[in-house]
Amino acid sequence: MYIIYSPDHALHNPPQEFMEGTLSTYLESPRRAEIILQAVQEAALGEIVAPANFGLNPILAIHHADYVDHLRTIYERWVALGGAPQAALPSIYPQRDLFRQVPVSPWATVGYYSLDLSAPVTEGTYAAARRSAHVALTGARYLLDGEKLAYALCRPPGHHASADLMGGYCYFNNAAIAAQHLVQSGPVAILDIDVHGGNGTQAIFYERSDVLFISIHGAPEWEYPYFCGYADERGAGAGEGYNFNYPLPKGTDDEAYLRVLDEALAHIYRHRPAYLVLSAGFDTFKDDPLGQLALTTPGYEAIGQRIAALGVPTLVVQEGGYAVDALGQNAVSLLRGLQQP
Ligand code: SP5
Ligand code: ZN
Repeated sequence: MYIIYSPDHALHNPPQEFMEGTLSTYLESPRRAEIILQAVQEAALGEIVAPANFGLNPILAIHHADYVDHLRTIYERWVALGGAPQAALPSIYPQRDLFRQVPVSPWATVGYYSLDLSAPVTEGTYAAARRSAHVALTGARYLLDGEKLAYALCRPPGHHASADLMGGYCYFNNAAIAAQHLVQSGPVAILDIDVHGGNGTQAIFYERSDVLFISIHGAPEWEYPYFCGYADERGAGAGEGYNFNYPLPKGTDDEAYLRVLDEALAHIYRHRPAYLVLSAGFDTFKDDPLGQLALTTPGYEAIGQRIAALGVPTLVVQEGGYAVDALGQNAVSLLRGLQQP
């Protein structure tokens, strides 16, 4: 298995986030990726390789040009206006249905392109996000070259980002960008096992039938992103019947999770995808500071085994997971399961 990693993720290191009314340390830290890298190295799971440069075109195949431009230029423009040098962060959310023209001032565009307050743009955010997308694309290329399994150790994560919105620690939707690259060679399924519903990926493929999107997550009645991820969201237009959500109750354990996973996998099997993109978050872990499910480290190996049994070439794209001390072992456990024949 190839493991794709770039140290450039560390260029993105926001000092803090604003959550549930308080300013706290930014949970989506560089340490996350470093801990995973160390664990997969120690477990000798495969060769660690650097990402190739795919330029902007595969990113522009998913994200709007004005959004990419915003992310590329906003930090500099923000600082020039007198914004705090730590990060560009919204102080107003221009409601998109209240005006006819996209705002011009950076004070407003920061909010216009943001879903929430968890996607600060620092000096290195654009470079790190762009590299993260290339990490995923490099993994996709390995599948196109005939590999059966690749792990894109992406950071920042991507599944909350839609065509023109950042949020939930996400800027470019790495899994969607990789899926778009793969779909030129056959139908693709994306399975999202992060504890948070993949609102960005869902939105991107909601009206398409060539990319099936399935997400298993904490139910939106109580879990972020709250506005999306209900079981009755089934896709629209040509995409009707190609979007599936499996919302879970608080406290779901390995056994209950695996039952739902089996249902989701049966669905994927019926779709006969040529490639599977697995948006892998480990915030379903019992000790995760954000999630409220109860999965264990061996649980991830069982998840991996079941997914591997599909027999579909699989690209694992790293999403969330904030119980840093267990993160490395959880990733190793999932990958070991996926490696089993
Ligand atoms: C990629 C990813 O996992 N993004 C997650 C972003 C979640 N942001 C806000 C979550 C708020 C959930 N409530 C926390 C409860 C613990 N006090
Ligand atoms: Zn998450």
